[in-house]
Amino acid sequence: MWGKRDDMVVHEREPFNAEPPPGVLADAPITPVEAFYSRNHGPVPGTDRDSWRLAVAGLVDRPLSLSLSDLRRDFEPCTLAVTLQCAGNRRAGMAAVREIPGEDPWGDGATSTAEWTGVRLADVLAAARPTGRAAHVAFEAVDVSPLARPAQPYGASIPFAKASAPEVLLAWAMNGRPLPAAHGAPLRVVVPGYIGARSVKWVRRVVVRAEPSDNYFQAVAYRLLPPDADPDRAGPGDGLSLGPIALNSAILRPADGTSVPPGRTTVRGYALAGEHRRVARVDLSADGGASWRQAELDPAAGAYTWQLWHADVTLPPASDVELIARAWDDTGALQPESPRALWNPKGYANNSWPRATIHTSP
Ligand code: MTE
Ligand code: MO
Repeated sequence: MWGKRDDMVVHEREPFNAEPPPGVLADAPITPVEAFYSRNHGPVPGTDRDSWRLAVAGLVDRPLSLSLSDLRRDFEPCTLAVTLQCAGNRRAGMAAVREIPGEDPWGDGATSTAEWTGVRLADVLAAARPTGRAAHVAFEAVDVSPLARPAQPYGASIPFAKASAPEVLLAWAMNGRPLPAAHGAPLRVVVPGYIGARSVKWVRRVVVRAEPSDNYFQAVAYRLLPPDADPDRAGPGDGLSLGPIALNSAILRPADGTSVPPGRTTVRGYALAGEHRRVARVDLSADGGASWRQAELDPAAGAYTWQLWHADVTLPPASDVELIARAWDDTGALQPESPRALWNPKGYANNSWPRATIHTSP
């Protein structure tokens, strides 16, 4: 389905929501398209590359309407490796603390890395000459989610300062091939360092505004509500807006609940720092947190990607071993230990220490 591996963990078929099976993300720093997670709020729209136009409107002196060939011809192309991460990544760990009804229980795989090719949003915005009141940039798509109240196409926004940064792309290719339908063909936004929800797929309008987007997925959903709030009654502006992502990590191999022979085992995972930060260190414990060693950070594919890491551990025979990882960023900040303090009604932003219980044979 949608060009994905047969063994994807499919949370929903319609709309299509799927993550790669546990462990697969450890195989390569750039995720093959067939393993890349897919997160959709509505049906994947049919679009036509040749007739597609991108409008640039709002607080600009020179509104634009650009075809894909205009974008290629008028702006400098740019390829960047970027990790996308859904705000619901690792929700399953948060749902273990307290139920999260109505939201998919994503594991560690609602994140993936690709090489995106397109043009810099900053260059396109500059060509439209934003006015002095420009403070936010909204993106409007064409897919209509049954969840949005009132009915409206998907949308989001980011601050104008972020939209003007060189790493934010309007992308038409992923890993060197035209964008697949499920990933936003023919054109999507890629916002490194921000929750995946801001990387709007099938984008057809870029609107410069004085205020954030009032789209349902910006104003109501993707907000961090206090634990006692009823998410079904949340209105525009309730809770905290989610933008830049938090320092996070996962243990990918061996996967939680699996068995390995005793002796030396290589543990692998990923770590991803937030906006403008880098992963500085990853620690691993193979005894439930009693002792820690440092993992090796593999070379990153770029400044806007996760870092895969690995550490060799020696495991005793016939035991249940609790592996725990914890990542530090270059400001000295550490991931929070427990999902308990992070619990929120929509289950966003679980960045607590990942844990995996591994059985060893006799
Ligand atoms: N853009 C549109 N138009 N519609 C959507 O449902 N989902 C968002 C974002 N962009 C979405 C969208 C969310 S929540 C995430 S995490 C990313 O797309 C997922 O990107 P992917 O499906 O390419 O992995
Ligand atoms: Mo997401």
